[in-house]
Amino acid sequence: MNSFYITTPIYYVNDIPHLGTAYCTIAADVLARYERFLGKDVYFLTGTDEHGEKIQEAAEKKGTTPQKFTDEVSKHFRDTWEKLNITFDDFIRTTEDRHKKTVLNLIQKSLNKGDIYLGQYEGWYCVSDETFFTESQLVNGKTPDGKEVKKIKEENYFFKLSKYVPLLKEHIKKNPDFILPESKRNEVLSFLEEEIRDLSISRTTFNWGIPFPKNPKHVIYVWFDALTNYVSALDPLNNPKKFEKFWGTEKNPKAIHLVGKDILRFHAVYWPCFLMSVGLPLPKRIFAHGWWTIEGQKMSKSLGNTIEPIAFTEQYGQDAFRLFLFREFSMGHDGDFNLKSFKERSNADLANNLGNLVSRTLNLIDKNREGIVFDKPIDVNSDAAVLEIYNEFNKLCDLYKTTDVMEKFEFHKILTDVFKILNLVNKFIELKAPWHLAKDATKKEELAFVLNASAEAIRLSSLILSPFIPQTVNEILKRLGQEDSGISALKWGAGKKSKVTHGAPIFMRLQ
Ligand code: ME8
Repeated sequence: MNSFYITTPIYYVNDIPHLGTAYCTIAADVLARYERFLGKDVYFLTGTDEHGEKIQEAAEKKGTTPQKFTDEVSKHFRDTWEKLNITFDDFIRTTEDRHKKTVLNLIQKSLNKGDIYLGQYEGWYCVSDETFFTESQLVNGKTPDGKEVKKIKEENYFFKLSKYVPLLKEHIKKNPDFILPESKRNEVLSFLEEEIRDLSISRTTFNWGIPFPKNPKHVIYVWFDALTNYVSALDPLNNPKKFEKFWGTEKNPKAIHLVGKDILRFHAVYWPCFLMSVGLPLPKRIFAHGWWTIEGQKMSKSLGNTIEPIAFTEQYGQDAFRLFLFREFSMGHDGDFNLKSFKERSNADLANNLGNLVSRTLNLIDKNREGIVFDKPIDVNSDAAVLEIYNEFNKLCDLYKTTDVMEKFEFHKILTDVFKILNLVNKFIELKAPWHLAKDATKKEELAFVLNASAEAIRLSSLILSPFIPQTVNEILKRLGQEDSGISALKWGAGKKSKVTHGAPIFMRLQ
């Protein structure tokens, strides 16, 4: 079955969309668009995480009810992603019925298996991280990040995490690409070498959550509630076919969870163990991305230095923003977002390299060839520069089609290669100076060759770039008179004879 499932974390509604959440959502969008380009049936899920003490507190502070509060902020997330042209197929909210039913169903399965028991919890709890800390993990009475903790002693339900740790270790060792990047996989493996305690999975200190089966004094602890969204969105209770299609099977798992590095442990340890307990296959991959700083500083609400994605893209354009996110830093590493590099990148890649090539090529075709392009086969062996460009494209198209690079989020590798080839094409144009060839009636054939080769390079780079800068690529393909025909068009020589149009520069230089 040619299906593909990609998820983002579900975002807490006590914050609004910012650079970090936009980054993760856009990365998932790039992959979803890429898989659709390959012809797969894609399910791209995002959503909001709406239960828990800190949401309850945030609503109280605003003088409203948690439900009204979450309705409002969740809508704001959804609207933001729609405005950013994120092509999600589903948006799940943990306050929806379909989700609550699935959570209860899975908890019941785990209870039936004997993996959940009632015990006493005593420890330090940080509301803003929704995480427990042991005495020895605290630094000067606070979390290692300096956040407040409070002592909690209460009756909790516990999940027998320790029971599944040996199985999980074996799975991680057998499947080297289960957790990526490799450095993060190693971190998880060394965490699993430590003594793993059973997990507290319920609370009695607040009530904004899903009541525990047969004991409504307890609500289900947020992480078990939240993680289950990846399953509940596929509606396993009512639509097992849909579930199997996108979740996959043990032999052929489908789900790729993209998460920030701070929440890797929940996804790479707790979630798989819970899935094993309820008898569901594990996801195919969990990829942890790095964190952004802004102008060298940690992004924070109190510093007021977060980037608001709608305002930013209205000023600078969605595609320039999307490209920058993946062009300079590989996704497993942290990156710094600064306006100077952003502008330099946009000018170099989009205005000068790609934009200039498109303008020159289409103008010349329009003026000197009655707008006709791809009317003759391009004999790549007749010119060393074109042969090099052709060979580079062949390598890159093969790499791109394998899915290995894109599904491991090595986006910057692909982007580096595309812009390297576009540089070669610009050099080739400089060297051939088609504007001189156009003045010489005996050079018509050579002019056709140069412009067709350049147009072919633009067409192929556009197809490869289409998940990253979709609006720009649409415009280029339209001007080239090519419809977006998917993966079959991704080979040298597949451009269809057509008439080009040219218009305003596709990218203006940023000052
Ligand atoms: O963690 N750079 O929700 P959240 C990059 N509800 N990414 C960043 C970032 C930065 N500066 N700051 C935050 C939750 N992020 C849970 C998830 S999933 C079942 C439940 C990322 O709203 C961060 O790594 O706090 C995380 O992936 C997401 O934004 C924030 O999620």
